[in-house]
Amino acid sequence: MTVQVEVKDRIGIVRLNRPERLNAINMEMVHDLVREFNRLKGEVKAVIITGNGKAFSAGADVKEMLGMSLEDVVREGHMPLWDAMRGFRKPIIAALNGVTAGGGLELAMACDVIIAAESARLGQPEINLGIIPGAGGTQRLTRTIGKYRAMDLVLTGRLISAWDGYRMGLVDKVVPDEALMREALRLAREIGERSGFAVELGKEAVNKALDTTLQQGLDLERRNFYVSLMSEDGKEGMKAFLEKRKPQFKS
Ligand code: CO8
Repeated sequence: MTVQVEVKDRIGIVRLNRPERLNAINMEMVHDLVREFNRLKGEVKAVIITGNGKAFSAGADVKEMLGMSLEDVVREGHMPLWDAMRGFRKPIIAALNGVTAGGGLELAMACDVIIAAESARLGQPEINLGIIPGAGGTQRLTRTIGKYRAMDLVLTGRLISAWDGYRMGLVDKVVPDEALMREALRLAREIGERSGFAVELGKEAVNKALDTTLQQGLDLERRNFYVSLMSEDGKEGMKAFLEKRKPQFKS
């Protein structure tokens, strides 16, 4: 299996599992990930995605990609993965345990939170292969770190340290290597204690900010705020605050 999955206390842990290829993403892994995301959808409060071995992922499988025709890439490419992730309403935490490059960084950027081990290295090295990023490495990256830093990474292909990623706002937190999964689980559990419905609404609203005009984003935020305000969990959360007790969320 190119992906290993376990569920612990309603937290899904997805491990990319082609360590001998630095978890390069081939079509089999795309299909495995799509299947697992669909399966986890109704089961978990949050998902952590990380890599087995010394890499998170070194990107698309270059050997497989080179063998694909234009028609194969367009018809069967990696789109199902991005569609499955876009449709996944629960938060996904990327825990970067090592090299995170090309499609690997694009996979991380399709997640909702990125934390990194100190030894992780990040970048978009596609230019070294004579190609460019194809799944967010010019768009999500630019909206996250700004045009000039994105140009530097996309046009040189150099890999940066986890701390440089942190300084650029690409990484939320850098932790010692041995603490990575502990911190990812701590964060997933902390989110998991909140109202699942409110978490979904908050995730949708924040993601919208990268996707639309300010006014459309504000409109969606307001709609989701009204929905959260009228929800069972919203009422319970506010009541519990006033009664000085812990809320009992339903979702
Ligand atoms: N594809 C296939 N095999 C790979 C890949 C890859 N992306 N990366 C590493 N490997 C293989 C190596 O060929 C090597 O195999 P072997 O042992 O048979 O020689 C094995 O993994 C170990 O790799 P290295 O010996 O190179 O390990 P190092 O620690 O020396 O180097 C690097 C690590 C710097 C990350 C290096 O492996 C490297 O440069 N890899 C290629 C990185 C790259 O160019 N990535 C971009 C790929 S293109 C892409 O991602 C487009 C995305 C399009 C959107 C779709 C996304 C799903």
